[in-house]
Amino acid sequence: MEKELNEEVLLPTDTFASEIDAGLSANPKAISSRYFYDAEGDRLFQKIMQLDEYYLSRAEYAIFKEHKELLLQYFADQRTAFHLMEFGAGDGWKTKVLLRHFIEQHAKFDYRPIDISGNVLQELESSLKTELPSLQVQGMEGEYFEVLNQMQKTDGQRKVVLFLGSNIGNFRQHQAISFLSSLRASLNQGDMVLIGFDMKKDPHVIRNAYDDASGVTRDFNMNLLKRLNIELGANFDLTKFKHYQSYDPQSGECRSYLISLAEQEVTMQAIGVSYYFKKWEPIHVEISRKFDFETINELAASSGFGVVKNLQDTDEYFTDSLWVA
Ligand code: AVJ
Repeated sequence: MEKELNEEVLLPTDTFASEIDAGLSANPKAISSRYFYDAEGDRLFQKIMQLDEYYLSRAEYAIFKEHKELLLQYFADQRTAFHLMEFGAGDGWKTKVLLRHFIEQHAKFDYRPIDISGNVLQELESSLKTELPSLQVQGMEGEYFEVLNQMQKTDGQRKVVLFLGSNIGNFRQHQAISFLSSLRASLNQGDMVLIGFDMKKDPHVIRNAYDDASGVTRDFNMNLLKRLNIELGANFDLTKFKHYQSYDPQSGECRSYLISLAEQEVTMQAIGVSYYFKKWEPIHVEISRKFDFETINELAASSGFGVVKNLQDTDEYFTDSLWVA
């Protein structure tokens, strides 16, 4: 189990080149979606969250506005002090709804945002300093699993872990179960997690969220190739690839591909290797799974959590599922 995790999810940053190499040498070709987030990728994802088509962030924001009181009741059960940890904190737009309310209610907690982008983390910390000066913040830069290992070392105080925005959708079911089981193992009984799930819905609504009219998502995906050009000395010709999005309403798998428009060879100077692309050959770059309650319940049960409460927006587009360890 542990070994599988290491192979599939936990990779130190210095293996960037070798992981890209493995992905482009494989058949079918694939690159992990966590490599989207360089400074430009962070900027483009912020723009995605503003798009009319990208309903996810707004739906979760609405859930927090509506249910912040209830969430605090669960998190600070009998006014217990807690550590509020967040995986993939990003810019904190949605989380600040909760943080502001918790501070107003004089809840006893500190905030520990975790993100793979040091960039984003710094911006979050400095914005919190001005917007919520009394909040205790301790950011951690790293991959989920590095941080999980460190988490065990914290004091015995209650932990509440946020994993929002349907980031869980980037994992396949078995990877999600591995991740959540490791998370469970690093928690004590009674600790809680709140996980954001994007739900199955009209397939057109989902596809449009990942193929917006203004092309921001296309730029976001194509930026991955730009990043390889800059950081690994690759010579991807961006006019010879296009973004393609698919959605399978049965499995709930929404997938992003970069498609080679020509037969071509691309060289990566950092490792001195060339990759051959057939015309129309895809590179799979992201999976953003969509969920139903059955799948959510199965995830919780298989990773050792109990479902406490499911919170939804009025459109029922999104679910924040509260679990107890
Ligand atoms: C940040 C992983 C939740 O999958 O919806 C948005 C990333 N990719 N548009 C998602 C993303 C294309 C997003 N997550």
